[in-house]
Amino acid sequence: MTETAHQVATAAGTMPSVADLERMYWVMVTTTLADSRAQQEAKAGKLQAAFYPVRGMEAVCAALGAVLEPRDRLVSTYRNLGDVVAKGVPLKSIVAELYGRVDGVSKGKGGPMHLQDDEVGMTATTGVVGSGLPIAAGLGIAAQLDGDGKVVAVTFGDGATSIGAYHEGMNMAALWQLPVLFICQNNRWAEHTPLADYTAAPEFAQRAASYGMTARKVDGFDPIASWRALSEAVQAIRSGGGPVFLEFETYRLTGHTGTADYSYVPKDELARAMTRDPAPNFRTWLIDQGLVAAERLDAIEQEAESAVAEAFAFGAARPQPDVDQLHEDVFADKKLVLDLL
Ligand SMILES: Cc1ncc(C[n+]2csc(CCOP(=O)(O)OP(=O)(O)O)c2C)c(N)n1
Ligand SMILES: [Mg+2]
Repeated sequence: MTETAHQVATAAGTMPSVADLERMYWVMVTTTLADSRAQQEAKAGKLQAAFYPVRGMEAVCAALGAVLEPRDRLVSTYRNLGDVVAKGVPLKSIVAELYGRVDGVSKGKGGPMHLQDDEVGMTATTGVVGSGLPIAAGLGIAAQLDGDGKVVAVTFGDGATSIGAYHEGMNMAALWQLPVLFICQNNRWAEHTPLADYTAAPEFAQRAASYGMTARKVDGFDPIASWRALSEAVQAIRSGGGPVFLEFETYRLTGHTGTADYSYVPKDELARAMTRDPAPNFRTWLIDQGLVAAERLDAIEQEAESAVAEAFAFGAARPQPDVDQLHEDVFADKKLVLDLL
């Protein structure tokens, strides 16, 4: 197979380049490992605040990281580990923030819900369900005014589709044809409530289309299907086509938080979802397709294991911020705010 600069073509459709496939695997393995380590640390009471596992969503995160350019902006939620790893936030800064230490992306004052790093376009993460959509619409207006072809992506859960801010963000983005990519990570749970118990209209893509934008449903356990849908969407948005909504069907493979009970999950449903665990399935597929050799994948796994171990050792060893830092970094321009008071 001859590889062009960015993509290789197959009979089934376009494919990521081999370099992108390898990076996607690295993102998936790193996220899976860091996630399980963070859960252990949460259970041991060592993190600054609650940790929200992302197990089950690794394929969507990895594909998103492969299609976005560094200048594109991403807005995520509290369940953000896969998104921030994929967008290129340094692992040590992520983990130091989980522990609430000075070398974290938010200088240890944000904790697991606040892993933003605008230098790599990881513009915001928020703990307020649904609040990312109007933030993304606002960033979309900025990108539209700049006219530089930047795309703004926003990830959110299935439960967020029942919140007012969701409607407001989607409506304005469609009305003003903003360059926003809406990514619904449907893991079929909103905290401890299953999807069927909180909405009579679970076809999120259908609902999104009614706002006046292109919308479709994608198998979120499949990294290639995810990559294809995301690539197409980003291309359409970048060329001025207005917002796109993609619903990724996945499943939450763990409890709501790193310490939460998950005994209420229907066992057969979880077992079925576990057979689709993204990273191991991608490994098998890459080998079966002859795209990446087993030895190369072993090396990527070892690299990810070392990076995760190193990041956790680093984070845990760093100091917490001083109390005199409490009022720093609260407002972009502190003087302006003080003058207004
Ligand atoms: C405005 C608001 N309401 C309620 C909560 C409490 N809460 C935290 S996570 C969550 C569930 C959200 O479910 P979903 O959007 O599917 O995201 P998931 O946690 O499954 O990724 C809720 C209700 C919150 N953080 N913000
Ligand atoms: Mg959910």
